[in-house]
Amino acid sequence: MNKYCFVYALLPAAMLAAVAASQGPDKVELKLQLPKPMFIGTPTNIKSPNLEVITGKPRGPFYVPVGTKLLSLNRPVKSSDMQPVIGELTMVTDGEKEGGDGYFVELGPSEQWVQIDLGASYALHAILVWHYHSQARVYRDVIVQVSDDKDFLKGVATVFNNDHDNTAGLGIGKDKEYVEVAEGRLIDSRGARGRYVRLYSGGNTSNDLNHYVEVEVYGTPLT
Ligand SMILES: [Ca+2]
Ligand SMILES: [Ca+2]
Repeated sequence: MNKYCFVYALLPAAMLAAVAASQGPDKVELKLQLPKPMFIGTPTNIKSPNLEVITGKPRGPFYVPVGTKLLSLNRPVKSSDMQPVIGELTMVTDGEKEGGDGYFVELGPSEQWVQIDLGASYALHAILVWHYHSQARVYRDVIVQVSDDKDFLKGVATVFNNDHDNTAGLGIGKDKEYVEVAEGRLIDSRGARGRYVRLYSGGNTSNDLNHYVEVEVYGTPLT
């Protein structure tokens, strides 16, 4: 059982109900600045065994605790591939989210990760990920973890995992694969605590490489 599950197992039922509520008096809608779409329509030609049902509808509002702020802008990024094929690791947190050439970093093949150092530990309420959105594609084995350990050896909370067959060896994930779009993927990190956010992927439906346009991490200071 990871730390994340452990914390929730300890919460009384009344608090769990509060956590489950999408909004409440202490919550506000998370305001996002989204890039413009690079393609229109719903892709139907992508085949993948763990793909979610594609609705083509925009994401609804997402509610976070009052005081939630963007923590990741211009924060340092490291990676399993410190010499990207295209682009720079700084592009992951530079605030630029356009989909075209010149806006993404390209990492090597197979499973790779990027890791953002938030500079201090926070309660994290939302993590937004844009791998690549100028073409409809699905990234494989997407796993997102939070920890206070920069090496992710202890105290690791997994907040997203769509590796349904454990390719990455980090455990079987229950989340679904999804098609990359301009609004990015919003991961509900449910208050998971940590200074570091690590994001894994293992290639995509167009090629074996790994890309990031931007990652945004939103949270509140620990009290
Ligand atoms: Ca960027
Ligand atoms: Ca897999």
